[in-house]
Amino acid sequence: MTDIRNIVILTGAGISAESGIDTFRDGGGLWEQHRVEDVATPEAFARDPDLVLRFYDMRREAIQQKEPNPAHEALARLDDIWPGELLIVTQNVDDLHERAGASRVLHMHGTHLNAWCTACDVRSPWRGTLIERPSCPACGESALRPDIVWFGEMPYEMERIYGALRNADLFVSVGTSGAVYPAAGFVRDANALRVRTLELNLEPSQGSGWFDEARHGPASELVPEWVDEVLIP
Ligand code: BV8
Repeated sequence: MTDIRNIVILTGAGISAESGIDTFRDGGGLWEQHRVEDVATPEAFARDPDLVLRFYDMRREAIQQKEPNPAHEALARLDDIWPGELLIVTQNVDDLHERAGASRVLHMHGTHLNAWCTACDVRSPWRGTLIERPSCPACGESALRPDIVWFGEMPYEMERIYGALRNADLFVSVGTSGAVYPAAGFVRDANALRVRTLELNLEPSQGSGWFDEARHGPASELVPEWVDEVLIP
C-alpha cells in the first residue's frame, strides 16, 4: 500500500468485545439491559441521577478488570511505527487502546476514567464511583458527572476529526454497527473526500455498502492481518 500516507481509524464496541466488554446492540448488549433514554441522555441524568451514576460506576469498575486484545495491540504497533499521520478515533469509553500502547487516540464520546465537574467544568482522572456524590478535586463542589457524551450532546473534537479526514488517504472502520451519528456518517464524508474506505467488522454494518472494501470476521484476526499488510514496504 505504497500510496497510503495518512490514515484515520474509527473504532467501536466491537473492537473491545473480545476483551469481554459488552457491546451495545449485540445479543445481551448494554442496550438490551438498559433503555438508552434511561441511562445515556442529559434528561435521564436530571430525572434519575442515581440510576445513571450506578450504570456508569458499574461499567467504570468493569473495564478496569479487562485487558486489551490482539486488535488493540496491532493498532498500537501500527501507531508506534507508522511514519505518516494516523488518528485512532474511538467511540469507546474504555482505555484499552492506550493500555495496548497506542497514543494517537481521540475519544469522541468521552472516557470512563474521568469525572467532569458541572460546577467548575474541570475534568479529573477518576477510577472510583460517583454514586456517593464525592466532591470535585478542583473546586470541592459535589457536582461530578461521568465524562461521557450522551445522546443529544455534541461529540468531542469534531473539528480535529474532520481535519484528519480531509488529510487522509485511507479511512478504516473497526467493530462498529454504524448506528450512531455523527460517527456513522464518517464513511460518507470520506467518500465525498475521495478517501479510500475499508470496513473490518464481525458482520456487515448499517453503512457497509458505503465502503470500497469490507472484510468480515473477529477484530482479533482481521486487524492484525490488515496491519501486517499496511506495514509491508
Ligand atoms: C449529536 C457514550 C449533535 C455513552 C455514545 C442523524 C440521523 C439520525 C440520528 C441522529 C443524527 N445525528 C444525531 C442523531 C442523534 C444521535 C444518534 O445517532 N442516534 C441514533 C441512535 C440514531 N446522535 C447523537 O445524539 C450524538 N450527538 O448528534 O449531537 C450534533 C450536531 C452536529 C454535529 C455533531 C453532533 C451523540 C451520540 C453519542 C452518544 N454516546 N456512547 C456510553 O458509552 O454509554 S454512542 C454509543 O453507541 C457508542 O459510543 C457508539 O457510538 C454507539 C454504539 O455503537 P458501536 O460502538 O458500533 O456498538 P454496537 O454494539 O452498536 O455495534 C458493535 C458492532 O461490532 C456490531 O456491528 C458487531 O457486528 C461488531 N462486533 C461485535 N463483536 C465483534 C465485532 N466486530 C469485530 N470483532 C468482534 N469480535
